Amino acid sequence: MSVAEKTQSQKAIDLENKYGAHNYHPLPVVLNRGEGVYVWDVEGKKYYDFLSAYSAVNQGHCHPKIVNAMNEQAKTLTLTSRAFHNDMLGKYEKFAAEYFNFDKILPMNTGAEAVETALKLCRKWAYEVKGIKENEAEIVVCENNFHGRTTTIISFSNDPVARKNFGPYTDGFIKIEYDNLAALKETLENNANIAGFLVEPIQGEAGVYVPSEGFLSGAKALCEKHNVLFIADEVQTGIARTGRLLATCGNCSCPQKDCSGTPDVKPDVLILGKALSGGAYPVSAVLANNDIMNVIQPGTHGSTFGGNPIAAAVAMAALEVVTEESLAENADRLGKIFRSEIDAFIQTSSIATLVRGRGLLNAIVINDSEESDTAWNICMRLRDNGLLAKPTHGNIIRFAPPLVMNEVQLKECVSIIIKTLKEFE
Ligand code: IF1
Repeated sequence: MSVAEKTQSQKAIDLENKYGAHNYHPLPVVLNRGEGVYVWDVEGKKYYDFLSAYSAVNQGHCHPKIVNAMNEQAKTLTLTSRAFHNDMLGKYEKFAAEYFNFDKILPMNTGAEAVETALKLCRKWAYEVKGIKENEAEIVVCENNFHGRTTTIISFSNDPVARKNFGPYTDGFIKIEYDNLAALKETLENNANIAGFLVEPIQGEAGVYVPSEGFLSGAKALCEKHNVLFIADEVQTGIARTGRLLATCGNCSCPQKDCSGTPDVKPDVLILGKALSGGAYPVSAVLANNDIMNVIQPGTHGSTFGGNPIAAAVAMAALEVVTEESLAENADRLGKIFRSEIDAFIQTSSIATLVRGRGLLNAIVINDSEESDTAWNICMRLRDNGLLAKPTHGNIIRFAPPLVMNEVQLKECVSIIIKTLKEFE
């Protein structure tokens, strides 16, 4: 590779450093093409994508059906705002509401916007339906949560880097330990003003923490008992990522009718984003039944781009791909192979201590401290070996490929991962 070629990446990185805010520390690779499970850098090197843009590209990069839907709509009508109707929104709302088995959907754009929308919906329901005194509603959240980066959301984060110097913070949140039903029970029994419980069915950023069997169903039962809304943030775990259409599932239209995994836990409020569009366009949503969603009246909430015609076309295509290509079953089957093969390696490894996850949302825990840069260094070597992944912490690497991966590709990736880990033994 000539020196001139090598500077292509550096030129792109230099432009970002000079003209862009330094709000990320990306792996030093500059991508310019994506197709299915693969991405290419500006030097033409091909990689397996094992991050999927933080589980937004579940349907694979540049899926033809999704790209075509976006292109066709973009040539016809891109945006009307909600000041007027258009021919796409109602069609999409019906499609999505039936797909996830809810009465209504409130369309937004980013995951954080959808989380904020769910928080507002929960508070408004608390005052106008449950009867909590105005401005006294509390929402229970979990330690080590990640729900986005708005001021309200980081107000209930315990990540010092995400919070520092962004105060004053928004009140009205109570933190409990994740996967601790007793803590939730105690909180609900001793606070009459609890409006909702916001939870990730699997804590992704925290390091792919899968809760104990019974946690989600137990939490839902406690919420029902205390007339508290169970709010599932499935921005990262949804859309077939964990081997079912939703990690909470909930009588959805998933073809996996048996759902041999966690029993159905239908949320009162469902938050979606990321792969709702297959990574082609910012699309997020909040779904709920009428007894909750009908507290939203004209003028109480909105967004210029929320539910725009391109988002509608893209999201319907993205959801059709999930069903047509049986992505939930594929994620379930390949995820079991991934964890089984990595677990076998771990039995005799001194560098990897644990693999955990559901479907194709997995993480490998590295035998070093959270403050170390070992996970980063392993990801740098994975990049050299043709696979892109990123640490969530100094000692945890998330592995989340597009759900369109086949068994041959998965096994090749497992070989690359094991070969790379052995370099650090
Ligand atoms: C970043 C993390 C992942 C999310 C859940 C809401 C949102 C996210 C469960 C907000 C977004 C993204 C954000 C991105 C990196 C990535 C991430 F590392 F930040 F935590 F995936 F784990 N709920 N997660 O995971 O959705 O507003 O971004 O569309 O901010 O660094 P968004």
